[in-house]
Amino acid sequence: RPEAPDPQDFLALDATLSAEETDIRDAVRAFADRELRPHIADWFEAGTLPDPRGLAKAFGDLGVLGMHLQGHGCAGTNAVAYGIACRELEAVDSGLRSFVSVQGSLAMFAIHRFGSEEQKSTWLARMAAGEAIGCFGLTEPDSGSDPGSMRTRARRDGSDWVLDGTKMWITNGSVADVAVVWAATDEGVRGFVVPTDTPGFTANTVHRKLSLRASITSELVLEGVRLPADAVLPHSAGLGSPLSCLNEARFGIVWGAAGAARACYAAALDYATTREQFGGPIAGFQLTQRKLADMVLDVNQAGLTALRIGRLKDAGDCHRNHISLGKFGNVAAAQRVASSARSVHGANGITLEYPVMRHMVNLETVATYEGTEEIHALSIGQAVTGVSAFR
Ligand code: TGC
Ligand code: FAD
Repeated sequence: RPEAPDPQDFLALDATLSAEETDIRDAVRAFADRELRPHIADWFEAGTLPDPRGLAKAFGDLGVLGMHLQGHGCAGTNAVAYGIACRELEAVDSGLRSFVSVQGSLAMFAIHRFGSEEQKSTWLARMAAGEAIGCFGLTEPDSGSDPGSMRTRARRDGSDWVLDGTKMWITNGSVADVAVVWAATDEGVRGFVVPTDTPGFTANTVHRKLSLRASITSELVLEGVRLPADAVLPHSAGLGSPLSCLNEARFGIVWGAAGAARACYAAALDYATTREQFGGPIAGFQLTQRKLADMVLDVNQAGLTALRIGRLKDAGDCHRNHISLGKFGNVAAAQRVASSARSVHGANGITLEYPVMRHMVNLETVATYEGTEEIHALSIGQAVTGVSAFR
């Protein structure tokens, strides 16, 4: 006789993982329980990560920075294992998954894919170990969903490059050792490896955020930043180069959102079975059960979507529109679950004593960065109709 479903893994998706994937899940989950979950409410309340260098080192020791990349001190796991790590980290907080996404999927991936051997050997092993922090500067104050309109410019001066412009909303910008900066050149958009101690480079932290508070977000100002000829990522060519890095980070979000949804559902289930009103646990009310049933459905559908996209990626069959569909659907599912879980918690749900509202407000950022909900809807619309509605 089949066993009754486990409320925490209703479709038994984790039973389909390989031994290595299961080991990685257990290691990241144990790390999260030990090193992250006890502190996250305080970090969120403080509106920062108090020790980003210590955190980077701890993530490096865990082996999750650039873990799906090959060589240069990177673990070289498959995509599903990387997704599982993102899921377990975002079950704690989206800001922590962001830290790992920006380092591994954006900054390191850009150098790994488009960099010279010298750039790779200078940065990748140190970044994998968490000894150097990277950031990824694509968005600008007036250029978000439409990165092709960027104003940051790199011009040649003799054999040097000189960069001028402003990047905005850059995760880890003010603690980074190296910034991968995308700039318009006479040859189209190209990427530049910018050590953050280069004269003319400054980073200013964004304050008063109401979302992703356990994460450092910055403005990057580049004023006559002079770089040697070999600072350009030699294999970057056009807007497609930064956009292909986004596919990697968006893949992590497909999994991470499933983790945030799972955490909110688990908190709601726990609360509903212990909180009593009208002489019994609120879990006994039909309206609460409907909320929990909707949550189980969203959590498991998000998990299935992530796993399918991960398997496609490992088979080399994952198109960027698969990832758009996953980001679009899983973030919306996580938002529904977080909001409903918050309501199950009543007044307690608005505090940092419970994770639900923290996840709920974090997911506003997750729905915005790496392509807004509308941008992914339009990508899917274009994929199915063949007609672009972007402009
Ligand atoms: P479009 O003309 O469609 O494309 C220009 C060239 O790029 C190619 N391309 C892609 N290549 C790889 N992956 C993708 N996802 C790609 N999307 C497009 C395309 O084939 C074309 O190549 P070619 O050779 O023909 O020139 O460009 P468009 O200007 O119309 O824009 C398309 C659009 C809107 C989909 C794109 O610009 C977009 O994705 N906008 C959203 C911007 C965005 O997501 N920004 C994220 C910034 S980084 C961030 O948020 C980090 S958050 C921290 C964290 O992850 O935790
Ligand atoms: P806009 O592009 O101005 O969009 C505003 C609204 O208009 C949105 O609802 C959007 O969907 C809608 N819209 C725009 N165009 C269309 C259209 N054609 N059709 C219909 N609706 C449309 N960027 C980086 O480069 N690196 C980072 O590390 C990074 N980290 C971030 C961290 C945080 C906390 C946040 C909040 C953002 C971060 N970003 C980062 C920036 C992020 O990628 C952008 O905010 C995002 O791409 C949206 O751009 P925008 O905010 O300028 O919004």
